[in-house]
Amino acid sequence: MPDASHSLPHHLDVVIVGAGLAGLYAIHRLRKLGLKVRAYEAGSGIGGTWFWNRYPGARCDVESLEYSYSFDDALQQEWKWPERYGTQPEILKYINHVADRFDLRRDVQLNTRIKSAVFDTKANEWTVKTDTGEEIRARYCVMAAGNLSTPRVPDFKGLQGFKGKWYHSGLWPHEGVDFSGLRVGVIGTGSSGVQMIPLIAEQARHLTVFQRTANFSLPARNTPMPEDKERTHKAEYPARREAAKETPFAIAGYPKPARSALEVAEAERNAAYEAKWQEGGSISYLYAYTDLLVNKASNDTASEFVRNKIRGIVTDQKTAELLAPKDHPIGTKRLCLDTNYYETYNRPNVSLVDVRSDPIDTVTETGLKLKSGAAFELDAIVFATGFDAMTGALNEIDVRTTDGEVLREHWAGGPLTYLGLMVAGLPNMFIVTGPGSPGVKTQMIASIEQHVDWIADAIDYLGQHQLDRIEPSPQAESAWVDHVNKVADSTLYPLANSWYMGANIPGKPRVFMPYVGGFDRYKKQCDAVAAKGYEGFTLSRHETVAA
Ligand code: N01
Repeated sequence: MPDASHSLPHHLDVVIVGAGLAGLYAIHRLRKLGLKVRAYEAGSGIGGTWFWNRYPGARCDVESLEYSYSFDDALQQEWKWPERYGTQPEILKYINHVADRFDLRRDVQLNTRIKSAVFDTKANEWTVKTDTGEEIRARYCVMAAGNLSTPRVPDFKGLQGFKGKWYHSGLWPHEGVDFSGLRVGVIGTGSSGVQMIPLIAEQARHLTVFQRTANFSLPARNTPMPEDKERTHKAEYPARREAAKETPFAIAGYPKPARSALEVAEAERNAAYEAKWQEGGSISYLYAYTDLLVNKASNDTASEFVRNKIRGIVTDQKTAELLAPKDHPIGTKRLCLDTNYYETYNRPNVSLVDVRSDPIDTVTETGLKLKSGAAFELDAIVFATGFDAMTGALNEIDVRTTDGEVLREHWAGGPLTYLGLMVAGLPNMFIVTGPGSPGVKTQMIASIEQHVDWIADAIDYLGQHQLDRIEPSPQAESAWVDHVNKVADSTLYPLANSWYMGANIPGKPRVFMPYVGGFDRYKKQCDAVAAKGYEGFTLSRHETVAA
């Protein structure tokens, strides 16, 4: 139940949905404008993704010195990241530290899920309703509900009758799970599966991995944080953060490639890939040449290098071939980072089952049965089956206006936004890193800060000009969607059946959702729009009805 002492006030300037990294920064940034704000969070704690995803091995795939807020230099200087890549507990600790340091909790209401958000076009305000029946009114609504926050368990027959325990990576029990001595099945080999499989294998009596699509994974090469690296990075922090804004992934420090993979002799190319493989990390690898994400022939060289690595690591060649991805170019699905993922398949207690050729049909009382009738006895099933990405969280909320505009209908054929920030017909509602934004293709916290700063500046601009309504024109929205699609079509991304495309959800429209033109290019466009008095948006003043 929500804490009653926290349930007031019901009249706000800005209502924020979600108290993850985006919602928390929005509180901080908007409060500085003197606005009355409050974030409503479904979880019993703050942190969003890092609150929910507590599965074994959960860790960020962006280096910890990068994956952190930049808005306060003292914060980034003080915080000590113990490892090259932050673990889930460490990142959650950091988020809680930030909340305390900037006194954010007093404007967060936990255990509260937003069910509906209705914009009253006459009163010029949003009314947001919670699952506990509260009503909150606010001039502006900021959706900071996350891109990967709607966990998805496939609709297998029989799951309710399963006598063992089952889990989803994104809804992991806080007390942890002890798999010792158990026969465990993991379904899914995306980033979550790839991270948890090596650790579950160490505990379980037997681990069976059910793989539908092989995914590329590179070694993370995690290490304790080298002191000299931390010292140098911190000394250069402000400059590095500025430099990051001029890069496509919002991460500085990777030399910009100068040549196509096809301009280089095979031996030299393979030596370059080998160096990147040894260095660890995904950006470095995809940045080896200029055209790995736009030219299939170039990409083939990078893909084949990793396939050969898999063949070299996994001793059983039938298993190695199953693990070697062949249906998509490397990097067009989120590239996984792992510690001992492929090596795990050499353990005697691990087996791999191809559920592409023989799909899972039923969950039985004691395990799983495939279409062919092959059966697996399991004590526990782990669903690492992903999320209704990018649109799931917003579509779960009944978002509409009193004039009859309905978000779910507007997005029925796939999400439409202007700059990924706003939706035509839904005034005063902002989205942080939504579809049409580059967020998920970048260092997410950099994108969150950039989006929230843009939103705060827009709200401030309205106030300064005695205006109180902003919404994109349908023309601007459709031009942006065309641009997002054109950019995507000039790359190899649409060749993969990824969650970027909505391909993991049966019946979801196949539309490429993120903007892959790069953070640098995106930010310039957002800045230019603002500099031109919010070009593409209609700004107006409304006579509001006193509540
Ligand atoms: O989810 P996914 P995830 N039968 O959608 C399979 C971020 N993240 O939770 O590919 C059998 O990638 C599905 O198969 P297919 C990151 O952005 C980051 O792993 O659809 N299998 C796939 O293998 C990431 O991309 C970090 O054929 C089924 C898997 O389940 C995103 O979150 C860590 C199935 C789902 O993979 C999502 O990652 C974790 C079925 N019916 C997550 N349905 C880091 O920072 C689905 N699958 C490191």
